[in-house]
Amino acid sequence: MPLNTKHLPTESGALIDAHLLHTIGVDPAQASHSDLMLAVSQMARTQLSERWVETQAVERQNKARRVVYLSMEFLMGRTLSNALGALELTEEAARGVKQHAQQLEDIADHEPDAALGNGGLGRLAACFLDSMATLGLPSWGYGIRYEYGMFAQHIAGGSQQEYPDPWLLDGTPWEFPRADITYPVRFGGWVEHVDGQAFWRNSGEVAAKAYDMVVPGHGTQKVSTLRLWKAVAPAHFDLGAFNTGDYHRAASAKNEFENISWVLYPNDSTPAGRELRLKQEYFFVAASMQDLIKRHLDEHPSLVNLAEHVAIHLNDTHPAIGVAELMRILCDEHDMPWADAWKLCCATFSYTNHTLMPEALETWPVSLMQHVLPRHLEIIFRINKEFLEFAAAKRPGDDQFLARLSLIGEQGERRVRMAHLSIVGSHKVNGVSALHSDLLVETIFADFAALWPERFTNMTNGVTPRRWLAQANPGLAGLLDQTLGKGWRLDLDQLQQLKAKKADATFQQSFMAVKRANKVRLAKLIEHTTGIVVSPDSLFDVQVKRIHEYKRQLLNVLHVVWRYQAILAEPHAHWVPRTVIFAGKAASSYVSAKSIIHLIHDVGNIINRDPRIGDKLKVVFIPNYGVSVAEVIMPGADLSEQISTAGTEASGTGNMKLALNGALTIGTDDGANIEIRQNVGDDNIFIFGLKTPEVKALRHSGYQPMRYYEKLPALKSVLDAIAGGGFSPDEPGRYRPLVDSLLWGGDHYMLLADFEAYIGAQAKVDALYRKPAQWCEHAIANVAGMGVFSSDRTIGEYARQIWHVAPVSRR
Ligand code: 26Q
Repeated sequence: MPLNTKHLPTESGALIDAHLLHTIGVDPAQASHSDLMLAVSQMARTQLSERWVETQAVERQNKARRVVYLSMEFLMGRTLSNALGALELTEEAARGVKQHAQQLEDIADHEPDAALGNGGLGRLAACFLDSMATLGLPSWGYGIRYEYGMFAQHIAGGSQQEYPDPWLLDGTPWEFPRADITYPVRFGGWVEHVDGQAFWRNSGEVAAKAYDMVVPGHGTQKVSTLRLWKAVAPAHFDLGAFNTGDYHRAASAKNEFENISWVLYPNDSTPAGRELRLKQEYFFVAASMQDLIKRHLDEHPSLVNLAEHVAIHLNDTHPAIGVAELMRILCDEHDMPWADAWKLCCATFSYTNHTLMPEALETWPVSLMQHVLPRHLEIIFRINKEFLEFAAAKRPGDDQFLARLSLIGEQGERRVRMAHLSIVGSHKVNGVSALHSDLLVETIFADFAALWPERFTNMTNGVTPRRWLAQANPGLAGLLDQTLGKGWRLDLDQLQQLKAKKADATFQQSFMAVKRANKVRLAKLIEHTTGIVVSPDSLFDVQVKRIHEYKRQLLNVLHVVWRYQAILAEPHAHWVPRTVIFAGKAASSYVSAKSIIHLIHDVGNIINRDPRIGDKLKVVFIPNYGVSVAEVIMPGADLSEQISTAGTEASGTGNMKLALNGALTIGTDDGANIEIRQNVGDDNIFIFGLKTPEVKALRHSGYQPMRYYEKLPALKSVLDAIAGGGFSPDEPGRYRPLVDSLLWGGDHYMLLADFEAYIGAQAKVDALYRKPAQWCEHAIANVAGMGVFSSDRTIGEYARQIWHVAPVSRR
């Protein structure tokens, strides 16, 4: 063991001081919170580096089969607490920090979030990296080192405003720049064919520089890697000489190269068809492919056995151009015959779909692809030609079938369908919950499933219990440790044993004390960020996720207004005090989502100030939802709102984090809610509303939202109040468009059809909350049933059924 860590268990204080003095360059006696955060991080980083080097050496020696996880997004959040947890140094570091009269939590709060993602898909990638490292799978995450991550959300006058997120401004202790790892990435130009050989004469080029982030495994020495690419001017491009004397032009030329990795596209579920986005996709895929091919050729004489040694996973279609890129490398650069290359390609790739909504499926205009990636377009055309020949032989004469399958959409402007490219180029395609995977093969991918039924499978999502229980909820983690031992962190099924404890009065008391303390912590966050004081004795009713019409935050608001009116009508009834908590970001161009945020604030402003209401009802919106905010919200929730229109939410993962932390779910029969219900039991969840086939049937039979408005006086009164300016007296017409979209615009997500059932389910919630011991029993049953939603289970399934990778052991 190296010298610098030998005395750590007893001397982290000294190590922290040494880092303050030598690494950070400050007097330990004068250290600020940020200085301490950096010094503790350096202490952890030192140890992780050693494990990292060792892990890489073992994997090289073993010529291990590796997983390469390609994702445009990784929502990592903060690293310090997770790193300390993995090193089992949390208590030791806390003692060291105490010598500076500080609390570790306050120090850790000074690390900015690495918010290199939009939402569920990006956070799933981060949970997966944690599980891959923990399970000891040889694994690499690849993505983009965005200079600016997800925008910071501020609220001004009730409206969302977006600010840049310069998370790298002060540098980060968690990245390792790899100065020697740089690859060229080419763009544009044309293709020449000479003697059957294709030559891509590109017109542009950038360099991709590697920056590594550590991904520590838990309960193992293994440290995995997230390699992020930054775009810079190519090595041969001499900016100085480029335009001597015209400093401005030289600097703007530099920006042209670097803008590729400048900023994350802050869109969720609606793709932005912009050239820069296509360049980002190809940029990181091309760099990652060169890197994995170099690694392969360092260990093997040729690429013929590539598929035996690497499994490449596409996190949605965003990296799908990788299929064409691998074909280009094999055929154009390594002279492999097309048919061999294609076999290899299909054996190497696998693809996860995260959405059913047709508008969210990525397509690129053929003209744009021709302009940016001319050789790839040719390759896609050839893949398509051979694929359609194969399909035509299965159903001779069925041109409609072929048109639906084609990689090229021919309606209107011709477009490349990236999902089709991903399916054709992969050996496995999965959805992210049982329902979603079933719907994929029944709806948008039905034609492909007819050709290749065995290609389609399900991998229900999961979340890492290290971050979402051990780290976010130290109170509950401590109680679990006392009750079950510490093994649940790596074997979440052990939570099952809590079932035996759910009616135990002593255990219930401890469990409720933990929940209460977490609610106090959440109430402080609410007061700090909104100025609103809420009572931890009220029921904390939580809906936190991206703001999107299909997720139906507006249905939640309808219930809030219903409740407000009902309290006013019956002030002396026995109302269960509630705090309705919202958080989430709207895409900056998504007008109705932004209007919903404004409405939540306007409704809160009226209700929270109404002296007739008091603590019976409060409405708050916590700004700037992200991983670190979520780590405070999840443990403090009593009720988890998962109320998307059935058939629209692919899985959800917030639903898992909330239930794992002891919240009861009120939700529709959608996504992973269905499997949560199966695992926690029907009695421990509030499921309401139309089911997927009913949604479909109602749509087909001619849904008339106005019928519900006319039939339900309470609903009418709620909608009239909102539309009539009852919550926006300064601008009475502000919410007319929102209400009109329900009454006259077809109410696409069927809020009005589910309203009555939702109000009924909320009444059941109240009834149970009035009996604290029973509520507590149900909450414990939820925690007990959530073991299966560990991302370790999910990754274990991917590893065995899709990737065929296994942990390596040291030689
Ligand atoms: C695509 C092209 C251009 C710009 C943006 C995009 C883009 C970016 C992000 C499209 C979609 C996304 C994100 C999708 C997403 O987060 N989906 C969620 O994935 C979770 C993990 O599987 C599921 O739990 C959620 O149900 C699903 O909504």
